[in-house]
Amino acid sequence: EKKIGMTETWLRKHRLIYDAATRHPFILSIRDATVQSHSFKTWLAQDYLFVRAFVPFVASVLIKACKESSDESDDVEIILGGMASLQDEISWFKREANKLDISLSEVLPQKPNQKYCGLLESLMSEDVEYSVAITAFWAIEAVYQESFAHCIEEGSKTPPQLKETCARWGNQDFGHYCQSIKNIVNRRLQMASDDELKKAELVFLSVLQLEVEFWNMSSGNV
Ligand code: HMH
Repeated sequence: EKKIGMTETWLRKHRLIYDAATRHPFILSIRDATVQSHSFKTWLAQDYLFVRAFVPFVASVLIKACKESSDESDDVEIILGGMASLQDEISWFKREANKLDISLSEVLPQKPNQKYCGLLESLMSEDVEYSVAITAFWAIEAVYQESFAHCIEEGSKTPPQLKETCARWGNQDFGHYCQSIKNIVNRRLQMASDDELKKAELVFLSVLQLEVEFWNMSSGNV
């Protein structure tokens, strides 16, 4: 018998905002090849800054996992694997930026990006429970996975030069990785207090809201 996880319950309960985050007009414009080049460049430059801020956040989740994980769980390895791929991801952002003539050192974070990085920073505190931080981590990765997978599935018209970008987060391996994090979240939430559950749900909703605002920034409708 497989008990249904809290993440499934939340995905059902908060379907509208989840769909807003994973089927955003910016993503749909990539999928139907109407995306404007300045929108894509804005996304790329802002996301580079986001990923740089994401590194210490993931490190903080890793530390919480090390302190809390039991021997039989592989939380630490899964999160460590995610951290390791961020190095390649940062190099990839630099290469892409170069191709598109974007000078990353001159890019400043826009308001929605600052807000999102502010949330990451607040979650790095030692006072934030592992269950809450790993929930945020899962939501952050899952939104990108679902969004970009939609751009490379059958019937999508994503321009060839954007396929590599979409495949970074839309590929199967990244999908499995997100599934592993989701399993960790469900396991941790099963043993969480009501107070932790409430906090985790709120953080899940905050991430979805901030993802929508992040995409809005890329489309230029801030
Ligand atoms: C805004 N959300 C944002 N950027 C990302 N790179 C991810 C999620 C996935 O890591």
